[in-house]
Amino acid sequence: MRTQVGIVGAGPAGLLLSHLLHLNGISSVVLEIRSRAHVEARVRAGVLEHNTVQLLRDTGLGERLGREGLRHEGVELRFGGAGHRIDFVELTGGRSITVYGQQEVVKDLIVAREAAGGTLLFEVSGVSVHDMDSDRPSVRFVDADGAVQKLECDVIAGCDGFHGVCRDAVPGGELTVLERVYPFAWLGILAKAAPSSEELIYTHHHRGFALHSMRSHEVTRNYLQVPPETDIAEWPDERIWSELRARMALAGGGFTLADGPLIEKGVTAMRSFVVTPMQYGRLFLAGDSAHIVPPTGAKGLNLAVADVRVLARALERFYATGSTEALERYSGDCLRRVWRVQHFSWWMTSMLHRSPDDDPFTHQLQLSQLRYVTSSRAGATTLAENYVGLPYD
Ligand code: RFL
Ligand code: PHB
Repeated sequence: MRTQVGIVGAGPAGLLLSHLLHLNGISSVVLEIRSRAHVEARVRAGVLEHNTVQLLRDTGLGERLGREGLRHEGVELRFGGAGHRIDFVELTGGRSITVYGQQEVVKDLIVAREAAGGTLLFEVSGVSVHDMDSDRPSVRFVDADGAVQKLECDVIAGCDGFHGVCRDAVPGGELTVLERVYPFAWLGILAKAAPSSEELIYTHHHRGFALHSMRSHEVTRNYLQVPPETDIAEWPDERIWSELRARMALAGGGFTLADGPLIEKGVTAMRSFVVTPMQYGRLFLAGDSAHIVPPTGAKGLNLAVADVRVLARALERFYATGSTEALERYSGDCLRRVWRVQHFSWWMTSMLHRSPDDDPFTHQLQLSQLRYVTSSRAGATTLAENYVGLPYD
């Protein structure tokens, strides 16, 4: 089997890359270990930056997003029992975010790739990457029918997420990992309940962080900060709702969190992780395979989109001119945004969570930061422009 670009992983990064390459006449094959049904059902991110929405629209993926996506013009920070709105549109000259589930983006991408005759191979196994330091790299795998296959290509895109095989295929000593693991996790639920607020609510509370989000006018997504070793069995539905209510309560009353049957629940560890450089020979890492951010800034999916935009452009240059110059710059070009987003995600996380070793001093620093961000125009603008996403270079 031969293609121009071999793409490992059919998450948002791999699928979008395949779509962008197709629009420029570059062929690719996407290999995915899971089934199509599994990747389409995986509940993850929900917030799309202004840039991400624009890019999806500009590349023909805006139809359902335009109909079903919820455009939000601001967000609430709740602390000390009171809510404070950050007005994105006003602070950023008209930019906003859109709530649209990651799995909806994935579904739209799969439909677009299939309509264009793209090759997506689901339920492959035994994926391994070879000869990345030559100009004829390859990917070996076993297809869904059990046949051993070799995909020969010019370039491999490692879009296989944090637990994939591409990053680990790079010879020892070539990559440096920089990371931070946080002493807490998020317990997330998806529930059949109408949102209790028009906009997302990020809550700082002495019992720990809580987030109220949504997917539609009928479905809410809520998160609670919990210890990293949390066993979900210890959190029956009623305990989750009562903890959410306790953390999100307003001092004077006046906030009622609507509940409903759970569709999904799970615990996610929190980490910050960057591998540098994001490339080795003809292997290019994009999205979660190269970096992880804690979800507090709602950035992981958006950063994956930004990476593949850079990679698709570099590949266009490569096929148009034969020059590898833009490809060689890939990692440097991506890492400037990666580190901005790492800082923002770490900052939001540190401002809003309760660490097990927090003392009253740290607590007061957090409250002071929250008061500053919600009362100073400069402070609020810093949050707003990072949250809606800084413009692409
Ligand atoms: P993905 O989505 O993990 O996709 C990788 C794909 O590769 C497949 N795979 C392999 N395929 C072939 N061979 C192998 N050996 C393979 N190993 C793995 C996997 O099955 C999968 O299909 O990575 P990608 O494409 O880089 O996308 C990244 C995003 O998924 C991730 O950053 C976001 O979901 C993070 N995130 C959020 N990001 C946002 O921008 N906004 C948010 O609001 C937001 N909220 C979140 C989040 C992530 C969360 N969790 C569960 C980690 C909330 C949560 C709770
Ligand atoms: C979500 O809706 O899943 C969501 C929203 C905001 C975040 C993280 C996750 O910061």
